[in-house]
Amino acid sequence: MKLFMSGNSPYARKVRVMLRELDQADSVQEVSINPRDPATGFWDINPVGKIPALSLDNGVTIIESDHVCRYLDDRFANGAMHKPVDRDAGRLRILGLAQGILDKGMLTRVEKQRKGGPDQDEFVKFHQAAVCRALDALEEVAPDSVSVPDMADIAAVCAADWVGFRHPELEILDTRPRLSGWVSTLNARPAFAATRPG
Ligand SMILES: N[C@@H](CCC(=O)N[C@@H](CS)C(=O)NCC(=O)O)C(=O)O
Repeated sequence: MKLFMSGNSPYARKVRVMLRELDQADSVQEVSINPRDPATGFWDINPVGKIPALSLDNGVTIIESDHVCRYLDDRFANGAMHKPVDRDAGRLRILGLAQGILDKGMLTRVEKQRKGGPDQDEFVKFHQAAVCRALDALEEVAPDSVSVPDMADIAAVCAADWVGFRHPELEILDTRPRLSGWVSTLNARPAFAATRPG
């Protein structure tokens, strides 16, 4: 199996952390690519042109990070990473918050990179405010400690870490001590430390 990814992609990081937490990193070959470069031929593998994408040995390619995570978790761990999430609506909400933070954070980034325009600042502020509200929601539910991370922990920390990396001016952890503890506790684990953006 091949996992098309990039070292700074937070969506791909969810998959990469999960595989390492399951001790299955060697079961998947990581292929680093720029998903926007047509010369890579990646668009033939994933017509949507996004990473992560998981190509199976039978030629099928699974896209969307959440689908890739569920597929690999089922295959290697009988769904162990998702069971706590599927049994608890609060943890399922964390998964959604994390994905929303990334989606809105990506929109903020794209908007910042765009070549200006009269409403650019307005859009940046609009998307950024959503990122901050969702991070506040994570702050409210951040655990005191984590013994074994599940998919909600992985997704939340990958999302918060990426916002800190790409939008450092927001200083997101300075005002969110519980989220900050969650991030630093998990980043100390080898699976997280090996996959940090930067
Ligand atoms: N919903 C997708 C989002 C994936 C995504 O946006 N990945 C970014 C890289 S971090 C990408 O491939 N961007 C290329 C593009 O949008 O053209 C997922 O969860 O996998």
